[in-house]
Amino acid sequence: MTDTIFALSSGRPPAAVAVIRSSGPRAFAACEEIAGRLPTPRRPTLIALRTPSDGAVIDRALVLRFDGPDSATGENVVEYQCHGGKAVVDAVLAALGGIAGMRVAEPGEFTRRAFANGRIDLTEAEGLADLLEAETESQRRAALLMAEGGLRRQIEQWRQRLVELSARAEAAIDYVGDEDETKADEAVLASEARALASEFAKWLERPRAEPLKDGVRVVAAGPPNAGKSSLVNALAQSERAIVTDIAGTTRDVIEVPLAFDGVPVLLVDTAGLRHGADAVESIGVGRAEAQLRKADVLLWLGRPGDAPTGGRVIRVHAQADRPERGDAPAGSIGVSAMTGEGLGELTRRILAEAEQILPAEGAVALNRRQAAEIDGARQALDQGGPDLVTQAEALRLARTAFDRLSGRAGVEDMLDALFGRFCLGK
Ligand SMILES: Nc1nc2c(ncn2[C@@H]2O[C@H](COP(=O)(O)OP(=O)(O)O)[C@@H](O)[C@H]2O)c(=O)[nH]1
Ligand SMILES: [Mg+2]
Repeated sequence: MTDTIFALSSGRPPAAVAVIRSSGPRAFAACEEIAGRLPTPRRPTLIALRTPSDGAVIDRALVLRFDGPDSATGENVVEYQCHGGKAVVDAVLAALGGIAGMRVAEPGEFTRRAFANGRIDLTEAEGLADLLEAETESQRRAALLMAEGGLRRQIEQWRQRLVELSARAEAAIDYVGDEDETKADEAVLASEARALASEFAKWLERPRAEPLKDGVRVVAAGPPNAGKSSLVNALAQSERAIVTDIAGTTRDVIEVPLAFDGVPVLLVDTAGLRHGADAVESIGVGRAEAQLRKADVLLWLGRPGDAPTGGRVIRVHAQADRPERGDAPAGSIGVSAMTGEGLGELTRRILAEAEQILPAEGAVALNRRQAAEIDGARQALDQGGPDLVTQAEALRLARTAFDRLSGRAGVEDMLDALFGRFCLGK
């Protein structure tokens, strides 16, 4: 029989109220032992909780009963809302732990049971994990959308179409008709599979979840002494990077998490790009080059003609206050870390680029795992095949990718990692 689990689901005591949850086959029996009775389902009831051994009152708690499968976990659930003092919480937990068949839940175990019992799919569990970690409004909105089935509904719709196409492919394989009919079936199926693949491709082009979670990666790069560290400090409004007139001062990558107008940005300072540096600085230059490739937005402080091509590059004419620097060339923003000139314009440009990278409000944003599965399905369908048998196989492969996407199959290895992100009691 499944264990019955329990845990403190609210914050660490002392607090005004503590929420203790229990879930599993013995949840109701345990409630009868410590509360003396079971409340009516879904009706909060004030009941005295007692130590089962001697009947001494521990606290008076609001007790809530949810009958499986219509509960958060899909099992029988009892929730105790008691006073949030440390001794109260400890005593209730000890009383529950003393009942046979009850044990303390592992972090994320309630949610894991919800997933195992089909109450939520894997994408909703991922959304929940993100929701608990969300720090900005935009992160919260995107996570809630995912947690409430924003992607699940789309996956179910796609999966249904795949199943339907598969069924038609199988039927056409079994049907012994003339060759023309088979050719016609092949052509229709192939074109519908391609249409589905291009729908997946459109989804894959949409802004992704990672820049929203980790911040849009804005990397300052260019030759030594261009003013990269000064610019990063000016944008961050704090002295995060060391600034000197000695070329090669910045040797490592410095990451500064910021929010511009509520938009999460990870500002990255790098070592100046040059050859012939000493061993340590060379490592820094290597890291800087790696950052160029990882950048969502690149602030290029070198000569405009030397700017890396491809990607989103903002050309910055730094140290614009110095007379010998002259005017900013066309297409570059003149900026001075010293006087603050141009910083407002630069920030606006960064925000405009970030907007292109971040998911729009209300749009479902795929994370790396989800995108990889959808891309797998897309490739399978795109490659299709010359005949009905290979088409049926491609459809089957696409369906397997969707089963991994929603967590129906083949994801055991990632479950521990995902549910480990949850706190105890969730
Ligand atoms: N006048 C002026 N000097 C600057 C400005 N930005 C940087 N500098 C100076 O240029 C030198 C190199 O700056 P730093 O930020 O370390 O450049 P990095 O090597 O690209 O990181 C330092 O002496 C800074 O004081 C600026 O906007 N105006
Ligand atoms: Mg520097």
